[in-house]
Amino acid sequence: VPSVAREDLTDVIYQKAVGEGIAKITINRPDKRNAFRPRTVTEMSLCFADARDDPSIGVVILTGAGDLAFCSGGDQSVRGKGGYVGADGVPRLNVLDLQMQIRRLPKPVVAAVAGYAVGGGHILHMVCDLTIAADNAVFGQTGPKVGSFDAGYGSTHMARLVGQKRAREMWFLARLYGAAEAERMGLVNKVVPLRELEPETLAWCRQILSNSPTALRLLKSALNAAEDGQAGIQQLGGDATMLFYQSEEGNEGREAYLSGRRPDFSRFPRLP
Ligand code: 2NE
Repeated sequence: VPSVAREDLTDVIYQKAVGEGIAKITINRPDKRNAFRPRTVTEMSLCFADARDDPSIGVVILTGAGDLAFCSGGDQSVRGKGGYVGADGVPRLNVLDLQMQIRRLPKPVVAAVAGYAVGGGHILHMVCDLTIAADNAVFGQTGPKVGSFDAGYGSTHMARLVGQKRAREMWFLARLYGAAEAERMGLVNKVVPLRELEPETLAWCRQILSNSPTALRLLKSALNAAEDGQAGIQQLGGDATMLFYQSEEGNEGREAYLSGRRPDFSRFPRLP
């Protein structure tokens, strides 16, 4: 995918609250109800990568510009045969990679939803760890109406969130659901008046930030591992390796190798 530099962002606004530990990614195509084109997704991906790598960031907010929409999914005006077409003329479904990136990000991601979260935009909020919704939020899958679907997380993760019957209802009927109903269905953590969306989201982020980042990281990995098969275990396993590399026992092996001696693991307890 053609790369974009941070200073060249056009479709996304990226902000970091200095000293707060919070990064905010805002999809900024309000005239299109924040529909994404390939470039929008590339830009979001760049911002998520920065938030992941920045050790001062502990939580990421994903939201949409304006009050009318979080995101209305793939931009149908650039949909071609085989995917959504950007400046390079190549059809892509790069939002699927973005879903994986959000899922794998070892820091909590909070969706702040005002207005429509529909189609691929609904899936983006579902793959975030938490969702805070304004009372004007509207949720649903529109794909079957426009000849599209997401048979990945968009279907299977949804079923984990709302149950099989409701997931089939959401996809087969392509209805839209208000914020209160979405909360009852388990799609949303909390609904607040529109004017309280930002302060409420920040309050949740600050409470998250007061907790152990490593505990949160391992919890996210474990919750993913229960759903994501080998790929989920790989994430949880990677976190275990990261912790082991920080231990004396792990470092004894490396130091012994580098100094050409036999490792001595005898001082490390075999805990029950
Ligand atoms: C979102 C919704 C319900 C909003 O309705 P409303 O009445 O508030 O606004 P309106 O007038 O429909 O939209 C305002 C402008 O935004 C554009 C519209 O065409 C309109 O443009 P103008 O007439 O002002 O020029 N717009 C909105 N959504 C757009 C979109 N997704 N693509 C391109 N232009 C869009 C209503 O707008 C709506 O239903 N939108 C379509 C939702 C949709 O079907 N999304 C695609 C689902 S498929 C998908 O996302 C997907 C997937 O299934 C699998 C992989 C990847 C992506």
